[in-house]
Amino acid sequence: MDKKAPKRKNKPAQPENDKTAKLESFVADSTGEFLTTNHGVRINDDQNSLKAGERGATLLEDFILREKITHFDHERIPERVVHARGSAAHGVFKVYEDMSKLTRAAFLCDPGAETPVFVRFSTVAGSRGSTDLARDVRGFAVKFYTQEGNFDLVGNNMPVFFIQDTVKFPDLVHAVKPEPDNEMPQAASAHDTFWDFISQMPESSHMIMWLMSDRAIPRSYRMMEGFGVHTFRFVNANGEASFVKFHWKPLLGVHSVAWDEAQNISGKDPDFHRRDLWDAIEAGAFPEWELGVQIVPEADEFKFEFDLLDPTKLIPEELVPVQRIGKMTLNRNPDNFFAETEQVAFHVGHVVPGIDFTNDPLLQGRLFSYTDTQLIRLGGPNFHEIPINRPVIPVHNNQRDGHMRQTINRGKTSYGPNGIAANDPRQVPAAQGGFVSHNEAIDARKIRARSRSFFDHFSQARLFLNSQSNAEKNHIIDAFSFELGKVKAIPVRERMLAVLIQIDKDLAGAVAQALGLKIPKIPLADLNNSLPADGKRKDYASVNPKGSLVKSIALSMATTIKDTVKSRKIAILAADGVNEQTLSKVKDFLVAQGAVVHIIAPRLGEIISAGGKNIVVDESLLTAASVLYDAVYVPGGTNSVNALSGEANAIHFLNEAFKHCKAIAADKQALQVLESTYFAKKLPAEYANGTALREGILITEDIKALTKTFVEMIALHRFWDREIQRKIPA
Ligand code: HDD
Repeated sequence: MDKKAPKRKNKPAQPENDKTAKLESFVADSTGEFLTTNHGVRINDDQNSLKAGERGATLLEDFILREKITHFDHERIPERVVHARGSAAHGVFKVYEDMSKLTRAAFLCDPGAETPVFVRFSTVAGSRGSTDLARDVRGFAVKFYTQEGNFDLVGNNMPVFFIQDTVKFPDLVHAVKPEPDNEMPQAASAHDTFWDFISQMPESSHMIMWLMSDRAIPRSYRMMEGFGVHTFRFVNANGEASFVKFHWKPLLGVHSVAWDEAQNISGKDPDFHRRDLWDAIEAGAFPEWELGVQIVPEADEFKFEFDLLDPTKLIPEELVPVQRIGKMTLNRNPDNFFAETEQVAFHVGHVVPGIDFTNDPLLQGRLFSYTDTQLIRLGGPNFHEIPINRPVIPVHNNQRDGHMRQTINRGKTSYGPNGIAANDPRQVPAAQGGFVSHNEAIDARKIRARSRSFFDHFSQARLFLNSQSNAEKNHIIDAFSFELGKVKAIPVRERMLAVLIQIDKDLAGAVAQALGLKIPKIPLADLNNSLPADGKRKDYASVNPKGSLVKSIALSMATTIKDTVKSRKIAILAADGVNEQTLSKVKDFLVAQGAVVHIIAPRLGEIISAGGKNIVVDESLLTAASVLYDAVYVPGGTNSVNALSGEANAIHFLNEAFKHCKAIAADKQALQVLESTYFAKKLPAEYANGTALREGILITEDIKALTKTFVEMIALHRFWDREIQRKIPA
């Protein structure tokens, strides 16, 4: 290869950072190059194996064939046991202000520092090839390549977890994964083993409310919150500690899709979230999140109605506000999915000086699991040498050898203390950045037990429910009814109803009604079946206190950011004869606001406008689907309107957009198309006069409204009231 040639010859310019620059030395780009074997021998014929005569057997001597096939045979590695399906991106993080009063972590103390990050989003239960839109928790794992080593914030898009102790994690995962006899269902919690487990595990009640909420079906990875879940510690240079909960707040707001839509997307585009993230970054619409922290002074550890060490509890933002301390921007797609997204190895135990752990029993167990899993997944102890996992600063220690060792360690010594090499590599004083664990005082007996402070299993589940809008509550009822409806074992359904009634009578009643069951009376003390063998039932009984906080605004998505249409996808339905002026005005306005606009027509290629202009079509009614867009606009033009009125797929497009509560706009001339929909009869008589922002439907000749008001409608995301006001058919 020409030594002077840049390695990435075809790469569009995307921002570089310290980490991506370091990855450059591992990048290979074959543009304009000769084909070679793995050992550098130029290959003359890669299309025919070496044979004994034209029609003869293949020769063992064919080293080119053997190398190619052998490598192919070994291409796969085990997928992650959980979070197998994911997508990732590079980016940068910058802190807003010096946080040194709280933490000595250098990347949080220097507002001038730009820290490279690699972020992987994932679903939990499905396999690598499963759909993005499964009802599931989403992983939100961030690797910060700091100047003091890698810090991994391995969180989720929900702030709590199913279980309080790691020892139950394999049980939880076995229960939610496809059932072991028939490997069904893929990427779904709607089956017997999951709910059998959950119904005996009341500590999962809070998490289950999140999982049955719309948080489990995000519109985009870019529109999700992220949470570190556990309470961690910040430690400053004086060794003073405080408790900290980490949050990621998306600048586009937190948005979801409808459940029916999610199921449809799973068929139309199972890569919906992956594509969305990739496309947004390629288009320069870089996703951004602010890093938030909730700080609790050590002295306040016991001030709360819940235990800070209990991972099934959040700290309501009303009690401890979230301070936004920095911003993360994802601005570069990976070059290679396997090398980067698949081989990245996160570990909740990768911390830097200034960040430390607490005794949360779930966190403590995770500290063991993550390195262990990489050993089997990535094949040995040198996975930290895989380019994406390397820190941006040099690594020096006495660890040696092992499978696939890359580093060539020079010198005679690989032990310490040593005299031969003057004790290098040296231990580092704290003042020079040596990691010192927080010196927490401990005086305890060894015991397998849980603290009584962990046994309130319902009050925050209720807090979450109470904090939801009516539409969100209805979606939760529907989600329970769907999931439990898929459970075959009636006793499992019944037990879950007995759990739900501990959270909320109306919720339990509505789900019982949908299941056609009565709610059994199971005493609170008998609900928890996770008992030790010599069962001290009393010690393990759930309690159900009222909880002094009734509502927490931050828990609802109804109150999220709704003033931007950046990167939202808008469909314009058009055919030959479309009114080119209005189409262009609306399109240009939307694009200027940062939206992505696609013209969808009965066929691909070009359509001819009423004024004889050629308009390029982005998708046909066959290749596009309403569920892949956030809003739809139908311009006028007699022939276009006539054609679309007779197009079943165009009418279906609009019907679905209506059903999924999306913004719909049309030129008055295009009313005829809307009249062919099932919701035509239900259009408010006064639709043209200012109901748009309430109803989400705008039909007008007023071009100003078609631009400005339409944009405001799209920013509102969904008009969920439609579900309540009108019956929407499937
Ligand atoms: Fe975990 C992966 C998040 C509890 C064991 N976990 C994994 C990933 C995320 C989380 C985002 C994917 C990382 C990536 O993209 O590569 N896990 C969580 C959160 C938890 C949690 C937020 C609770 C607060 N996890 C948890 C427990 C255990 C594990 C209690 C086991 C003791 N998690 C793993 C694992 C995985 C993993 C088996 C699978 C693949 C991997 O680590 O690299 O070790």
